Amino acid sequence: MPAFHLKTTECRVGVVGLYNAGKTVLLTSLVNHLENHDPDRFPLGKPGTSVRKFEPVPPDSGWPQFNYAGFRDALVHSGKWPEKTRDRSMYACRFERTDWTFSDVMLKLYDLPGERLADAAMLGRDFAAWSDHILNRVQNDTPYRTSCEPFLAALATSEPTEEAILRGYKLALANLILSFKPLISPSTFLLDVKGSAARPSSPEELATARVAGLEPGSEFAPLSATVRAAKPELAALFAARFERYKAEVVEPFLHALRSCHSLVVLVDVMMLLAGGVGMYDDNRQILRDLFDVLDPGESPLETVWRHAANVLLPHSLRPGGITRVAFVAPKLDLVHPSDRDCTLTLLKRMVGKLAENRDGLTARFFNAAAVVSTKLMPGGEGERWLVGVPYRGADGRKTPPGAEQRFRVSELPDDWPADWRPGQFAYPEVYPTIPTRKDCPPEQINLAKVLDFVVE
Ligand SMILES: Nc1nc2c(ncn2[C@@H]2O[C@H](COP(=O)(O)OP(=O)(O)OP(=O)(O)O)[C@@H](O)[C@H]2O)c(=O)[nH]1
Ligand SMILES: [Mg+2]
Repeated sequence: MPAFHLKTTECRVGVVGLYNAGKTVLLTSLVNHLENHDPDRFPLGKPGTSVRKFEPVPPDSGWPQFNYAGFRDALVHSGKWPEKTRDRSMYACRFERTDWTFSDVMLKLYDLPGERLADAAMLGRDFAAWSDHILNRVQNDTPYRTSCEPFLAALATSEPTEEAILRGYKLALANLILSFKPLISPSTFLLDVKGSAARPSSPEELATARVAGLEPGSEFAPLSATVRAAKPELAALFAARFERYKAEVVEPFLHALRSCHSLVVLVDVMMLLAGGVGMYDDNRQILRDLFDVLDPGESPLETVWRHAANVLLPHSLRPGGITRVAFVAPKLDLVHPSDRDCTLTLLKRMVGKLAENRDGLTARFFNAAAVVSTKLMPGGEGERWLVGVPYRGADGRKTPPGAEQRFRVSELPDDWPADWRPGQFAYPEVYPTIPTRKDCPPEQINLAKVLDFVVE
């Protein structure tokens, strides 16, 4: 039935999560399903709803384009997952849904490198407040204190110098990386502004090769109140570098996320189980810091204003403010089907309070797979066998795609253990399975439900 659309509803959706959580793959699959919509394979809204008149739109000014065509092409023709994200980007499109009578949709999706989330605590803090925030964490967290020993020693000397403090902090960050701790700030130590990522090597080599700031000569490290008082010139120098870093690296993406209406928060439950309790703790802390600065939710008065603005204002002026958050446990195909419900329980136990504690925020929990790339092995239930094309050989190194093989995955626990070490659980990565036909999007699980929830 042809529809007469009186208005456009603009939905800005930020997708966040640690590095390697599955953000870019999720966005690629989502756009592919919208572009080639099939109501049976991607059921949206009321039964039979279809997407019409899909058209990509250029990104907002100042935003690099999300490389959807390149990622989709790499998946289909080279059997490769999208490359690691090195810079923030945005994908915008416009479409109609047959279950929306009066409005079409302008959907804006934001992607960013997961490393950057660790810098969220810089927003709204000056250098002294950020230093206290980081040092407070170091004092109260034993694994952090252990990794940060070289840095704490440099701060404690009677005449701390810029070189000694920076070297100590960079050694500490290197130790944290090697202990699978993702809370690395400034995040350019892991992924610099040109997109070059830290490679595995010794703490000393990492500390020499990597930069804690915008570039060599603009590095900074947190300083204790005692050192700030004893060395005011050094504190002023680091504070100026910190402010520049915040303005160039942190504010652009956090302001964009703040202007979103919804967030998709990916929590890679299997990566956290495989990475050990330190990775779990850091992911929780990073999300807590992020929620503090984004401040999702709204007051009853803001709800009234938002509804009025949606009716009265043109879509480009629709006020921002995050009122919906979809927490998603991704890569569901890497878990044995008999354990898939556990991913939801684990997700809720880990991040449920983040949402509960916010007024005027609607949150929902999903488990999903953006590109289903495994199959069940008949008869393999008890032993948790899956079938797929392994991404790594027995030595842990990446191998070229070969034949399908069976492999075992760990049983998912009913709840997070009190403690666990890296490698105690294993969910091997696989090559993507995707139809070669260009207009046939990948098989997915629950992605349409996530989209339905965040687009309103
Ligand atoms: N089996 C399976 N693997 C997935 C799926 N989604 C992501 N992956 C795996 O997760 C890896 C990382 O996915 P990305 O989407 O690049 O992760 P990201 O969150 O964008 O990571 P950064 O760009 O580093 O922030 C991929 O290379 C795949 O190995 C999925 O739906 N199924
Ligand atoms: Mg990415």
